[in-house]
Amino acid sequence: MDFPKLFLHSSLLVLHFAFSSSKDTITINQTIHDGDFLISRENNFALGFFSPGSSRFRYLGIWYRKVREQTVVWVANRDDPIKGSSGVLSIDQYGNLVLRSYHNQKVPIWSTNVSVEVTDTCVAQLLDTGNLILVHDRSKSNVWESFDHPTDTWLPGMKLGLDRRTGMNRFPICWRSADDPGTGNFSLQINPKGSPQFFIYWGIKYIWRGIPWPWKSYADANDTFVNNQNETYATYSVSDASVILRLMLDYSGLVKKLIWHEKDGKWNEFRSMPKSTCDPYGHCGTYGICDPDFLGRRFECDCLPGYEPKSPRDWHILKDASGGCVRKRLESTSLCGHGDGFVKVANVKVPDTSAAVWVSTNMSPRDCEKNCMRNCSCSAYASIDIARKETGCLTWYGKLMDTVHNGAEGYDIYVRVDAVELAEIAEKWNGFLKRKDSFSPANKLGQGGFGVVYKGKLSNGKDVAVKRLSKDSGQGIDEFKNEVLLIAKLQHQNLVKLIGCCIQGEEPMLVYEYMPNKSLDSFLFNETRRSILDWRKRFDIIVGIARGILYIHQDSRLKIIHRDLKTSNILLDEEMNPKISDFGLARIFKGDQTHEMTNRIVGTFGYMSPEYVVFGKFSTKSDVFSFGIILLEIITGKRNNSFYQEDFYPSMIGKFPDFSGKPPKI
Ligand SMILES: *[C@@H]1O[C@H](CO)[C@@H](O)[C@H](O)[C@H]1NC(C)=O
Ligand SMILES: *[C@@H]1O[C@H](CO)[C@@H](O)[C@H](O)[C@H]1NC(C)=O
Ligand SMILES: *[C@@H]1O[C@H](CO)[C@@H](O)[C@H](O)[C@H]1NC(C)=O
Ligand SMILES: *[C@@H]1O[C@H](CO)[C@@H](O)[C@H](O)[C@H]1NC(C)=O
Ligand SMILES: *[C@@H]1O[C@H](CO)[C@@H](O)[C@H](O)[C@H]1NC(C)=O
Ligand SMILES: *[C@@H]1O[C@H](CO)[C@@H](O)[C@H](O)[C@H]1NC(C)=O
Ligand SMILES: *[C@@H]1O[C@H](CO)[C@@H](O)[C@H](O)[C@H]1NC(C)=O
Ligand SMILES: *[C@@H]1O[C@H](CO)[C@@H](O)[C@H](O)[C@H]1NC(C)=O
Ligand SMILES: CC(=O)N[C@H]1CO[C@H](CO)[C@@H](O)[C@@H]1O
Repeated sequence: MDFPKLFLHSSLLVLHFAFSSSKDTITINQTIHDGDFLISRENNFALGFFSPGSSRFRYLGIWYRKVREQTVVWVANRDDPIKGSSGVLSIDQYGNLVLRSYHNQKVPIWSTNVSVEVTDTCVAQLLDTGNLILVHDRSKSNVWESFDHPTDTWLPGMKLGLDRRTGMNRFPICWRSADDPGTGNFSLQINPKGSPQFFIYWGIKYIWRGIPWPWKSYADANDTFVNNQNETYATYSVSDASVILRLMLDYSGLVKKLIWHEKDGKWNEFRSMPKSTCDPYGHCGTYGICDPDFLGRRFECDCLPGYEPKSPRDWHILKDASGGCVRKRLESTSLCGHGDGFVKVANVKVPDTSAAVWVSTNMSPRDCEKNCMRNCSCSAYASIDIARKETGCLTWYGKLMDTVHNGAEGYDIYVRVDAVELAEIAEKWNGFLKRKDSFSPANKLGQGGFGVVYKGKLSNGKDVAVKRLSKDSGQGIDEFKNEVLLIAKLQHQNLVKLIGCCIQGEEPMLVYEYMPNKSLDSFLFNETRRSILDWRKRFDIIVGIARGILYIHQDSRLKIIHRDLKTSNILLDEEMNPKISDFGLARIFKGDQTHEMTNRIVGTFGYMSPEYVVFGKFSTKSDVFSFGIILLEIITGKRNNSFYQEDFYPSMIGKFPDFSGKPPKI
């Protein structure tokens, strides 16, 4: 031990002892050494010195006390690591929190650096929220808090954003690596322009855009968005205090929402962004629209209605859409006031709202449209319900950027198009509907719960499956509407995609993407076709179905119970990817609802859980039961009804049928 360190240790011995019982505050003339801690009152957080990962350096930070895996949420000296255990935190004579090293007492490593009146003493306290605050003894007002200086973590109760009165902008910046909390290149910031949005920045360039507020809502957190002349900020809270939840920006530039699972002893990640092909900001350029579920098509990018690729060569051959789209018929008469109108683009992440105007007073969709129509530079509008209370109007002026198909998380926008485009779109649909009398038995694909499914062709040559509600199924209309409302909101690569519908008239129809390889049962239980499904394919199909179910149960904005999962409702696309279909019996559950009772037991025997058949009780678990049966059928290649109770398990586990390839490790 070198001399100065030894000297200091002995001179501070008394104070050192004072810390042996944990406390949450330090006052003037007290110190925290490497090895000492402040512990918040309810034991939620600790403040002290730590070394991240395999680093040898020491940092002053705050971490969870109740989380076994050390998880640091704030770092004081992120860019000024301390060598060895020489760090000391204290409150100096000016009332500031100061971090010094024994080796260089003169120049602080880090300081709260606020001007405090010399006559006042300050106390620093670590709160149970994870906030370290510096408080005036006399006025009891906060002069500094760590929540105003985030590292990479956004904790419940912490405000992110801009305070225009002080000029303070609070935002997390990622670590450099798992071993280095130094200032990284990614940050998560609110862009207050237009209608405020979150962006992930790489340096000063944005690489991902969140959904604009104020209509955004998380399923289980309590969000607040404030945007007025003084402040633009977002904050969230957790209603159940026992839930340990955090949002953080990791060093690879992903925003992660994590929840601590004590039982598993790990953080479970339940949302992470960006993740899809379409997430990089402006992936399809100006006036482009991106479809993350582009399987089976050539390219994820398309142009919004009324626009075409600026450089068709880049677009079609190089698959590079960054040049974006331009208006069709640019040279023709001016768009505005010459029979132009709007075309709906459903379920999208709305375009960048930096150049948009949001009016939150009650404005009807009709007025919103008028509002956009009368200003020639208005390129699109959206009429948005906020929590089913009020309807706001969002209007865009100029370029439309970063529009993405977004399924259940999406909103409908209306894009301004010229008269020619309007006429063309109307014709496309009329053409299709005119042909509706020519349903031929030769084109019949199958029989769904409430109608017959036919193969059809759109005027653009695309194959579709048309489900036609049969007239004699008296009850069908409700189920049919249910299906339309539900599936229009859902979008996932393992759910069959709805292209259009027609509910008017006496013969409602649903138009789906066409699945050339029909349903899973047509492979599983056919002596000749079953050999196509080797173990690898079977495994991929199982995973795909599981993903689809997870999406409807948990990952989409709605919680949906399918209630009729079976192999004949699993369709296969050209690459044998499974897609769940037939939502005629599905039910939407409210946020915290776990089960429901019904007197009308519908579904398919053999796939229905006993408590559903006997008591009419269903929940996500009943779908999981059906999934279990599907799993058994996929693995054994036998139908549900060929099992007998006595040899049920042996026949499932003991004898694998002879498929080609080895069973993959699961
Ligand atoms: C802090 O220490 C200085 C120097 O030892 C002493 O003059 C001062 O009174 C102390 N302040 C408090 C509040 O204990
Ligand atoms: C403290 O703040 C002042 C002015 O705000 C600045 O000039 C100074 O460099 C800061 N000192 C430290 C140690 O951050
Ligand atoms: C941040 O970006 C700069 C410039 O491209 C690069 O040199 C540096 O390595 C990056 N830092 C990290 C931690 O990735
Ligand atoms: C903005 O701040 C001023 C001065 O602090 C205050 O009078 C005013 O009410 C604030 N406005 C809002 C919308 O909070
Ligand atoms: C949201 O937070 C407010 C204030 O903290 C609380 O009153 C309300 O119950 C919370 N709502 C939910 C759904 O947690
Ligand atoms: C159209 O809206 C833009 C943006 O709000 C505005 O600058 C412009 O003055 C408006 N034009 C007319 C004719 O109202
Ligand atoms: C089995 O599949 C073959 C080839 O697709 C088909 O010709 C045959 O009719 C199918 N058998 C049954 C029983 O469906
Ligand atoms: C097995 O499923 C079929 C439909 O796929 C159903 O008709 C049959 O009743 C089921 N068998 C049993 C034993 O539940
Ligand atoms: C296994 C199988 O039948 N695959 C077919 C699925 O559909 C595509 C497109 O029609 C065919 O090319 C595959 O052979």
